[in-house]
Amino acid sequence: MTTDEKYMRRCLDLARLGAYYVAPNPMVGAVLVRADGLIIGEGFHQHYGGPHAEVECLRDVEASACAGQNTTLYVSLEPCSHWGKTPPCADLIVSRSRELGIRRVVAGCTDPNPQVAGRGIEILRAAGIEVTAGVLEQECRELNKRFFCLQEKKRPYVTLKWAQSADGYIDGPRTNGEKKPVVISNDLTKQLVHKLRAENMAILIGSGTALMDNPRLMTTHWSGRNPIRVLLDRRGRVPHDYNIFSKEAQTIVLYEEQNWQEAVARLGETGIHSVLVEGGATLLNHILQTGIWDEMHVEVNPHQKLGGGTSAPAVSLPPEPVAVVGGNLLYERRNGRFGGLV
Ligand code: AOF
Ligand code: ZN
Repeated sequence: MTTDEKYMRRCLDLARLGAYYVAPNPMVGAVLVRADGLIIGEGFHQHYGGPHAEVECLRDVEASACAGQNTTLYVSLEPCSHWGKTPPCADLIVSRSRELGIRRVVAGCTDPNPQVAGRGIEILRAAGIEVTAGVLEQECRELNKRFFCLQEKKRPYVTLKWAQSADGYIDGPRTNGEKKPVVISNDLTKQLVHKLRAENMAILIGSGTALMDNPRLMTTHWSGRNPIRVLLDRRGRVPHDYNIFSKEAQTIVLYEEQNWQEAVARLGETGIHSVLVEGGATLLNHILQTGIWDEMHVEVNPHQKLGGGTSAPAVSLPPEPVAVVGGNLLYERRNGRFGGLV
């Protein structure tokens, strides 16, 4: 590990402290380091609309700590150059560079936001600050895969998720008019599902699932906010007293969009950077056919045989799960292959 990588790792650790609260902004961390290697300031973007990581970091520095010293500012994302909810960070760094001895800025990756896109680095260089970009670039982009997806593809990062029985059903036959789907998950995997909900800005289901299961789609077993609930309901079938319209979270209904391409484009325009699709089978199959998705999380209860009901999407699972949690097998697929996700 190089010295630059060491401090960038610290930025990444700090950035993660903003998880669940900064969306649709990226998670960003920053540290100011003296020539002798001492970190004299740290900060991270803590919540959407709040100060950026660099602002928090420079605020953290005591003037006496950098008197007469050369310092380097590490930040996991290129400092911004635009007036958003806060003033440009690149300008702030330049204006305080003399006082804080900032000779060099190391950025993990460039900001794909078209309002920034390299301009932050240009401002710093024009002011005579040396800039190194692309340290631990992959990790920095990975951390903000959802933010990058929206900025670069103009659509949210799509995660598909379902649980199935050993014989391949996501729900049993509801011959007795049961109101709730059969339980496949356990207490531990339920918690992981809620973590996934907290990591996504929106959670989406089709009207069939809303009518059949009447879910609330809240994040009760993990910290963070309730995601925005999105209902695909072309025929306007779901009554407004259903749980998906409860007061605890925002709900968006897509009535007009005819297919998944149109639905994701609309969510992108709304500024939603990530969506977790929780069913049902018809919708999941349609999305799989379009190929417009990024991640798949499948949970299998190896002891449960339902003998009929709603078939799970036909995806062939690898011999090895990524984890066994409470006896259930977890599979995760991304970038065209199964394996452990970060
Ligand atoms: C940084 N440092 O910590 C973050 C940055 O609406 P605003 O003012 O919060 O600006 C949001 C945009 O700023 C966001 O889309 C991304 O381009 C950048 N985020 N930039 O220099 C930070 N969170
Ligand atoms: Zn900024």
